Amino acid sequence: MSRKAVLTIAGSDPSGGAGIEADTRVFEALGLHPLSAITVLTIQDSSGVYGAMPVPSDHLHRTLEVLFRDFPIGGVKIGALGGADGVEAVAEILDRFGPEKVILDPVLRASSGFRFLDRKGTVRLKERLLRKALLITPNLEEASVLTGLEVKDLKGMERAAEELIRLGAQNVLIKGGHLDGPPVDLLSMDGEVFTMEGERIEGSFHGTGCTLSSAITAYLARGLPLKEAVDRGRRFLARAMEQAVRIGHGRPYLSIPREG
Ligand code: PXL
Repeated sequence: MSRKAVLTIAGSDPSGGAGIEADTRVFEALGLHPLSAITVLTIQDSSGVYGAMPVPSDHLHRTLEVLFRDFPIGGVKIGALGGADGVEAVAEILDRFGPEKVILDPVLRASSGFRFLDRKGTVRLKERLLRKALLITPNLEEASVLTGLEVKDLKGMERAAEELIRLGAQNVLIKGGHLDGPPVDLLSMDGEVFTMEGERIEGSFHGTGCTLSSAITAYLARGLPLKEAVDRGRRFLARAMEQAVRIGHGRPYLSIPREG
C-alpha cells in the first residue's frame, strides 16, 4: 500500500471552514496524505476573522525543512502567509527543494475583510513566489492588487492575467465568483486563454478559495494535466457549495464531497 503526500502551507481556521482545516479535508477526500505547515493562527467563526498571530518564520521554515526531507511531496498548495518573513521562508524552501507542482492562492484578505498580508508581504510575494508557482489563483480583488489594474469584468480579468504573466507567473486562474452576473473564471495557460463558465450558486460561503486551490493541487498530484485538474477542481468546489450546511450562526460551511 502506498499513498501520495501533498502539502498545504496556509493559515489555520479553528472554525473548520477555510485554510489548513479545509485543505487537509480536501486532500484526504481525494485519497492523499495531508501534510500541513501552519503560517498563521487565526481567531474566527462563521461570521468573520477577529485576529491573527503569524507563526514565527524560523519555526515555519524548520517545519517545512523537516517535511521536505522526509516525504516525497506530490503537490504543494500555498494559502495565507501572514507576513513578508513567512513569504521568504517558503520561497527559500521552494528554491532548495524545487517541488514541481506548486499552486499559489495569493490570499490577501478574508472575504469578511480581515487583512492577511500587508504591503511589504504582498511585494515580497510578487518578487519571490509568483514565478515559482505552476498556477496562481487570485480572485478579482487579488488580481487587482497584484497588477494595479481595475478588475471588474472579463476584459479586466484578461488584462490582469496578461500582466501577471508579464510579471513572471507561469499560468493564471482568475476566479470570477465576485463578478456581477455569471461567475466566469479565466484561465491563462501556455499562451492560451480559456473562459470557464459556472452556475451561480446563491449564498456567501466560507472557504471556497481554499477548497478550490487544494482540490486543484490534489488532482495535479494524482497526475492530471493542469487544465483537467482545474476543471475537476471547479466541479469539486461546485458540489461542496451545493451541499453547504449552516452550522454556526453566520455563513454556511462547505460540505467536502466524499469521492473525487
Ligand atoms: O479564504 C481566505 C482564507 C484563507 N486562509 C485562512 C482563512 C481565510 C478566510 O477566512 O481564514 C486561514
